[in-house]
Amino acid sequence: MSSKLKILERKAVEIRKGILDTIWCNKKSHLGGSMSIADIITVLYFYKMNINIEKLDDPDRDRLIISKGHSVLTQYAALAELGYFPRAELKKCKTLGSLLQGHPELRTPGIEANTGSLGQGLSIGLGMAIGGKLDKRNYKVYVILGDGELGEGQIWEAVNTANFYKLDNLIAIVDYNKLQAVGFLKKRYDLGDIRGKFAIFGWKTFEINGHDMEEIVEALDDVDKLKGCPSVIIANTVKGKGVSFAENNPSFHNAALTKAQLERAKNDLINID
Ligand SMILES: Cc1ncc(C[n+]2csc(CCOP(=O)(O)OP(=O)(O)O)c2C)c(N)n1
Repeated sequence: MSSKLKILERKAVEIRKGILDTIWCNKKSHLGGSMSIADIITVLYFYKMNINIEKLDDPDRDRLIISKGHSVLTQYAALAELGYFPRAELKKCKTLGSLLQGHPELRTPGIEANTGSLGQGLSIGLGMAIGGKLDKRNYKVYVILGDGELGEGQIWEAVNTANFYKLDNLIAIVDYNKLQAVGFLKKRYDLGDIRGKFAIFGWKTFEINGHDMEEIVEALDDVDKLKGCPSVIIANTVKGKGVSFAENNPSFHNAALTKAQLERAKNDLINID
């Protein structure tokens, strides 16, 4: 494995540790869906995205929207690692007056959209992508969607509109962990062929292992070469990835971890190191 990929893998472990820093014992937290996007967010922030920490409102910066806003803990961990705010803020997450709350808010440095009500992030990203075209700027807009979230009708309006406007600066990434809040998609609401659905709407589609750094890097690089249509990356992931007892376990969508579980989770990550 190249040193670039090894560095990204190490960074992803740090991001997962950062997620655990935001979690209080015996207080509900969205552990599962945050862990499943840790590798994707790592590659976006530490390899792919053009960001400018010295000028947060740089009009040319790439934008990242976590449309499945309950998984913002991963973005907080990455933003802290990059220096958008002190790492100590992570430990104050979800406390009264804290900069970091349970869902993304614009007042947090580095956050580009208020999300949390599922289904809206792609429409917000669509607006930003149209704005980029009108202003003749080269920035990209990345939107992370949940597979359960894809049941929201508004998403498909945005999918259709992005094709109409040929928005090659809009990239959706579906966190395809096959779980939603209370169980497996197959049993709760099966969307069937997600990739095929995007393709029929005119999107260029990719499917990858969302925990394989090389595949994530390659897909994001391939997207850059495309002109004239939006792209979607279907990332096959494991909800809870990295925390043994939470992996693929619907109980850890939004669970209150005991002290022992939190310790075990931290230990799992030390062992990855
Ligand atoms: C409009 C709306 N309805 C319901 C919810 C409650 N909710 C929060 S997370 C979630 C499940 C989302 O599933 P998925 O998109 O697959 O996320 P993941 O499993 O990756 O965490 C639901 C229904 C919400 N946040 N917004």
